[in-house]
Amino acid sequence: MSEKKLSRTTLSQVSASVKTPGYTPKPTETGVLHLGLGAFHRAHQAMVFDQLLREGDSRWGIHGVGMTQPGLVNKLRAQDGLYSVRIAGATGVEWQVPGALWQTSVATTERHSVLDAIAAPSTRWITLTVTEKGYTPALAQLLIDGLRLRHAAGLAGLTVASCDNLQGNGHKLQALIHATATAQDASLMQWMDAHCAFPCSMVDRIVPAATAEVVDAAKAALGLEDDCALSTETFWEWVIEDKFVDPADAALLAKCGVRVTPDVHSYEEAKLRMLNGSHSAMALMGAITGRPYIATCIGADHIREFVYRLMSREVSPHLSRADWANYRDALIQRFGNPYLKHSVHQIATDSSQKIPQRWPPSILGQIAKGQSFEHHALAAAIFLRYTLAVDEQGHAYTLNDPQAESLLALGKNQVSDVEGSLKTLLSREDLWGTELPHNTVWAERVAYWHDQVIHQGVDATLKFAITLDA
Ligand code: CS2
Repeated sequence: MSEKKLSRTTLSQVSASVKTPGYTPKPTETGVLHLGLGAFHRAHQAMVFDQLLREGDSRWGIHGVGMTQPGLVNKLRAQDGLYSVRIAGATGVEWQVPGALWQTSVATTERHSVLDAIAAPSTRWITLTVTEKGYTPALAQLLIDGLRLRHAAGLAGLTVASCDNLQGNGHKLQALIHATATAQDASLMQWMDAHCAFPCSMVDRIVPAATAEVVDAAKAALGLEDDCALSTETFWEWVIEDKFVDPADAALLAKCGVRVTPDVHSYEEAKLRMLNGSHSAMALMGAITGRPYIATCIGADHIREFVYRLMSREVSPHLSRADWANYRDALIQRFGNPYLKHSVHQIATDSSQKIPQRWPPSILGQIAKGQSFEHHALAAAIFLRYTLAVDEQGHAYTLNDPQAESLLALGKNQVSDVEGSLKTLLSREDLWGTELPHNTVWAERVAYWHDQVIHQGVDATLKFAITLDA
C-alpha cells in the first residue's frame, strides 16, 4: 500500500506530465522556517522557494511548522514532505510536486525544535501565515525565545516576513514582539531591531482547503496516492518590501516573479479591500443562500454585479494601486474559476477577525468624500443575518470564529430585538474601529438593509440594490 503513496522513494514513478523537483533535499541546510503550514503556504511561497532550489540555490529549503494540529504534519511526514498542486486557469490544468519542504514540526508539541530552527546557522528567513487571529503574545514569545538563542549563539539576524492578510503586517509583527518582550529582553530587542528585518508583504493566490475531489484527481494525475494534494489557480502575486537582512535576496526573488518594492502599501490595500473584502461579502451571502462555493456566488448575475459595484464604486476611490481596474476585472474571472471549490464557509471562518481589515477603510473613505456606502452597509446587514446560523432553507451551519459566542448571541437577538442587536453589532470597535460606531447615517443604512434582508431574503435584496444608482 505505502509504495503507492507519493514519497521521495516513489517520486520517480510519478507520471511524466507532472513537474517534479529535480533536486535532493539537504535538511541540514534548511534556510527558511515557516510558521503556519497550511494550504496557502504550500501552494504559494513554497513554490517560489522550489523555483530557487531548482536553480541550484540550496538555501531555500523549508522547515514547515503546523501551529497546533499534528494531522497535516503527520500526513506530510509520511510523504517525506512531498505533495502535489493542481494549477488551473483559463489556459488549462497542470500538476506540480514542489520539493521545498524538508522538515516539519508542530509548535505546540515540538516547541524545542522550532526554537532550534530559529537558532540554526543555516536559517536565514522566517515566514509566517498564521492567520489574523494568530498574532498573539504566544506567537511573539516563540519568536523571542528563538531569537534569544540565536543572539546568544552569535549568529546573524533573520528576515522575518509576515505573509498574513493584515495591513502593515511586518510592522504589526515587530510591534507585537516588542509589546510581549519584558524588561530583561531589552538588549535582545535592540539586537533584533538592528539585525533582523521585518518586511511588509502582500501575498495573493486562491488556495482552498483541500477536498476529497482534489485527492482523487491527484491520484489520477500522478498515478500515486497523495493525501496532501492541493488545488490552486494559475495566478499568484507576492509583493514584498525591499527590506532584507541579505540585500541580495531582492534580486533572487525578483527573478522568480516576486515584486520587490519600497511600496507594498498600495498592493496590500487593494488586495485586502477588493479581493478579501469581496470574498467576505460573498462568503456570507453564500452561507445564507445555500451557495456552497465562491464560484457559485459569482456565477449568479446579481451577485457578480453587486461585487463589481462594490469594488468599482466604494473600494477603488480610496486605492493608490494604479491598475485597480485590471485587478478588479481579473478578480471577477478568478472568483469564477470552476476548479477552485472554495467553500463559502471556509472564507466566512473568523469573519470577526477579517472584516476590520476588509471593509471599514472603504466605508470611512466614502464617508470622508460624502459618497454612498450602500454596498458595504448591505454587506454589514448580511453579516448580522449570517449570525443567525441558519440558512434561508432552514439548514443550520456552524460559526467558526473566536467571537462565535458573542456573535451567536447577537444572531438570536435580531429576531426579538432588531434594534438592540443592530446597536450592539455596530457599536463594536473590534469590528468597525473607533469612528464608525458613532456614525448615525451608517447605522441607519445598515438597519434599512437588514430589514430588507430579513423580509425579502438576500437574493431579492441584492437584486434590488443593484438597480439603485447610489
Ligand atoms: C480568503 C483568503 O479565506 C479568506 O478569508 O479571503 O484566504 C484569500 O483566498 C486569499 O487571501 C487570496 O490570496
